[in-house]
Amino acid sequence: MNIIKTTTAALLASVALTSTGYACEITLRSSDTHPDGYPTVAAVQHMGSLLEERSGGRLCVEVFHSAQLGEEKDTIEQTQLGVIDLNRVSLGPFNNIIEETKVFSLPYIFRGTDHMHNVVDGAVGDQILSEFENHNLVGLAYFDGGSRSFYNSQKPITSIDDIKGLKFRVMQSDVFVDMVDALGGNATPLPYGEVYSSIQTGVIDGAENNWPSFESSGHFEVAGHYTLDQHLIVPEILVMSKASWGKLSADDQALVRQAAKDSVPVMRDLWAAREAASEEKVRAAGVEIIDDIDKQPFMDAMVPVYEKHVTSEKLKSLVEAIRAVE
Ligand code: GTR
Repeated sequence: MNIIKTTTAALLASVALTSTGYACEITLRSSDTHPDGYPTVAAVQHMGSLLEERSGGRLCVEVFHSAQLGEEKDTIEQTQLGVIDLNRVSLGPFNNIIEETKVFSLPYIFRGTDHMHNVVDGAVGDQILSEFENHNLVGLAYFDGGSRSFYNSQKPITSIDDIKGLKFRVMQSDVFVDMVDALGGNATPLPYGEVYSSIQTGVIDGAENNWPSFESSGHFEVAGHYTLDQHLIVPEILVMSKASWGKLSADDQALVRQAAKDSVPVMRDLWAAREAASEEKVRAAGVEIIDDIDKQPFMDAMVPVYEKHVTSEKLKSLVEAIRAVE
């Protein structure tokens, strides 16, 4: 009796009905740190509906948003191990794992969003995607992450000198620690989920991020000065666990790859809309926005960061290739 009960419960748990009314044969669990409704979450959900439709309801994606599966660094490890199937993360936390990803995390490497799109959509983008294969992952698609700028609770940053002595949280990557050090600040690598309370309690003075994250995380409530120095444009990435990938047929792998690719233009539209909406919300909340900062001293200060991190011939030629893209 007990055995029958357990088996029935297990069966019920494994049969999830899709929006088309079919039972999913395979449900890929996907992680995201952002809340429901955020462009990255919506893009992976969109990819899921394409996959469901194209596989006749056999292949599904379930997005666990709001860091339900953990902070990015931990979910990356779990994806490498095959515990999580899909993961949408910034490229930043990959820097210490996959050296080549550093080139997309270098301050001011991209001249703007169009340049970044042209790079990730081209040969350099493909080359970096293929590097994930050596690390138990499959790189599927790049998403937008806007440009990142500094915010803090203490004072308006109107020139590079104002950064001196301020404590900033950065993503867990040595490139970002050295970036803040080079600007005269103090860097503290912390998981995203710890930033709000760390600013609130004064453990750190601020952090750096794009408009949508600054807004959706609520950081603007505790850090009232935002300076648009736009030091980083870090693309985001959707990766799949190589272990989960290996369980799919070649045809299903092709479906996954294509659905991920097709979610990119949708994501870019969602991103542009959300950037504008977040900016409006933050400005309306009364946050002081410094948008006429001279970026040249920030750029000049980055020379030692490039010298320290772009040492191998491989990275040097990647940087050159990025710069050569229109
Ligand atoms: C966001 C990004 C997240 C995460 C976060 C952070 O802009 O979308 O994936 O990396 O920044 O600062 O940790």
